[in-house]
Amino acid sequence: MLNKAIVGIILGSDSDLPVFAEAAEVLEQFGIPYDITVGSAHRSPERAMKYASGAVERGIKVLIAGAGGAAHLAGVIAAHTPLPVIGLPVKAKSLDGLDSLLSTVQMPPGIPVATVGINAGKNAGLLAVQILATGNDVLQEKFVAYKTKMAAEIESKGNKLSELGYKKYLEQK
Ligand code: RP5
Repeated sequence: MLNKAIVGIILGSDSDLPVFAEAAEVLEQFGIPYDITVGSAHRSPERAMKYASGAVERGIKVLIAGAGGAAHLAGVIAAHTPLPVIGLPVKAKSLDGLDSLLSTVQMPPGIPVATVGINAGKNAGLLAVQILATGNDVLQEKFVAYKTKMAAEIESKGNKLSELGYKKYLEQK
């Protein structure tokens, strides 16, 4: 990575990577430099703690953290940094990811984790962009353009569905 990272991404296991890759992809689309690594709240607590406590010094502005199952990583990261932490719960092997969601979102008052949906890597990336855009007009413009494009796509789909009716629409899909 040429530019200095301003978003830090930490995932509980490399098996979580496909979900976190979606967040990284969004950051790349918006030209935001990031770093990405693995560190577990349970298997490598020291590493996770060091990653979080050194983030400000490294120039990181926002963190994206998450895991699956007993997903305590985002909370542990939030405990060790003043930076905003976006929690990304990953659907692991049981309970359809509800375990991960609740472990990530139900933080005690005083230590918030801004939790996105289960496996919602894209939204984690977008939320990081939005947080950074509050202090960056160029990024804000890019984000507004992103939303405008999204709305235009829905408009065109809506018009097409109204014109064709659902049967023809589905045939053409
Ligand atoms: C969690 O346990 C990880 O975040 C992952 O979602 C899950 C399984 O990890 P692996 O056994 O695949 O490394 O801590």
